[in-house]
Amino acid sequence: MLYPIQNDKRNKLDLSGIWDFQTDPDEEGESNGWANGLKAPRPMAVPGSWNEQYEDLFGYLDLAWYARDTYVPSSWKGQRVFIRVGSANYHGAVYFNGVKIGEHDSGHLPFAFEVTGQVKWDEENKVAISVENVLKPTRVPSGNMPGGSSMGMFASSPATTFDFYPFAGIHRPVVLYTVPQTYIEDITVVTGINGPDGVVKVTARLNAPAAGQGSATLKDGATSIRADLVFKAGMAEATLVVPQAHLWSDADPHLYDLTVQTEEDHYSLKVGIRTLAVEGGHILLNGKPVKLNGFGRHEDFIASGKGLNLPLLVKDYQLMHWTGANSYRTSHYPYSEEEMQMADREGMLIIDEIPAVSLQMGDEANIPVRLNVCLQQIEEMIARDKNHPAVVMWSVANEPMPKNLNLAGAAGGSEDDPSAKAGKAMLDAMIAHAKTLDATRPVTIVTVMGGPQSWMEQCDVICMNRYWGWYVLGGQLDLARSNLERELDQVWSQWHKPIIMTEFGADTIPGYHGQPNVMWTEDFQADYIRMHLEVAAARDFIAGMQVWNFADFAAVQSIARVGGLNHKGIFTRIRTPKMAAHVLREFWAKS
Ligand code: BDP
Repeated sequence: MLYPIQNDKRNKLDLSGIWDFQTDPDEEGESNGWANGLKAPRPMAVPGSWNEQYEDLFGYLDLAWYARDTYVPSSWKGQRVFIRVGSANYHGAVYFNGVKIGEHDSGHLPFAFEVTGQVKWDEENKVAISVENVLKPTRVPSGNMPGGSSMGMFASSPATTFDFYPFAGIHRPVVLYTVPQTYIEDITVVTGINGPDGVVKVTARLNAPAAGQGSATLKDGATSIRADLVFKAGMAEATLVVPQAHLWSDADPHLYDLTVQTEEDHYSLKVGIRTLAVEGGHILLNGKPVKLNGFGRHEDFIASGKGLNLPLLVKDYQLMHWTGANSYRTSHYPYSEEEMQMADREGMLIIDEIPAVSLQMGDEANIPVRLNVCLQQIEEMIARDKNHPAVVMWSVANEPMPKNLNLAGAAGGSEDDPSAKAGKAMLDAMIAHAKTLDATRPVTIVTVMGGPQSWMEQCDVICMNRYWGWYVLGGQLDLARSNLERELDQVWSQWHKPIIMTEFGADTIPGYHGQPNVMWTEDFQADYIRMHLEVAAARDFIAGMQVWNFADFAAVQSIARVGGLNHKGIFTRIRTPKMAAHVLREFWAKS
């Protein structure tokens, strides 16, 4: 799943813009020929969620159609033409000149279909994409669970199992792109270090089991290193040794340009030379311990919803740098490819997560079908993101849920419950799958407070979401601190693996203050964050602290989500800092 690029062998036409749009609640579009044009369209931006572009679409998650016309340049004749959707949430079906050419399940991941045979030259071509985001127990993430929501007092509308608004639509660019007849279908880059030298192993795969000659060239300014690629049955491998390599790190994100060339095709991508390892309580980047300090985030903004928003991306990076953060998790789904490129360039250490948020292990009947979806999501995410130096860990689940949580004591819920056993089997299978696909990065699941500790067993790094002082012992920061310390020390002594606190946070209404500092005030959030960072600073095995959340974000409507927002942001939804931002700067920006 190489990112489409423009060069002299390949072409790319971005279809982003204002498309025609029409809801199809009765699912009549397919039989009524909507693939050839919508009957009563209104304008809709692509990329973008539809929910915040029109008031009447806010709660709409059922089927809807997007359509537009496009020329395909006749200079493309003789090449293979594909249509690619960066993300359609949740189910997308693509029609080209009235013909259904493919469909894809699961949002947040790209899919592409060949349309060479359907292209009309010298006239407009009709592109239509139908999308729906109906919440179902068989989907990942799930909704409309049998027996009601698992969200307890937070349950409301729409009936998600998760705490963010289920935005629907085409969230990332739709592009037409071309490749030569025999083309480079995949490239895998694995980097290593040997003394002062960098070692870059390049594996290339063609779309056909062809033989032939090619090359891999790594460039850095005026310096270039080249190796031959000899294709047999469509596969070739080369190892490039880079003397005195300029390594990639969060502090110095140096990138090389790699070009893979065959007789017919060539493809270029950025490469960062770096190694990753886990040793005792440390994550090692290029052999040295590194701490992952930053945030859990969301793709979320006014009007664009979960749609790619490039000015916002640049601004968010500026704000994260300002706090001194060097890391974040793509909670709770893979973010855009453009964002992963930004992370490479800006030196952000990314925990890359599939959309498996709140897997309900109590609903055992649906575990097998959901496991298959998760395995597909793991494959698609790793295929898409494996060459990004910024991606330092795979997360295959956020807060998988047993039937019951043991919130009072934390540090481990019941292991006897059937949902604990079924959950462990599912999670172990997911971790194992990720490890077979990529042996070079640690794999983790992000654990819920009060869940079974055995679920951590196969994780290379322990990731813990904990809400001492908020959901448990709310407002009692002294007691919260002692419980947090006890729990962290217990988990460390049990596993002897690095621990990252992947979530801790407090809802905070901007402008609320309190003396004494009570929950929901900016003062409380600042003290709460300070307490957590102090606890972490005293423990060498804490390999990272990621505050929940970078910014306030849209949630489902419930009595716990004032104004429809989760207010745990360090920044508001429009990116103004709350007091706690300055606490982060104090701890992180000084070094
Ligand atoms: C955690 C979830 C996250 C929520 C957060 C919260 O992982 O998605 O938004 O809690 O309650 O349980 O704010």
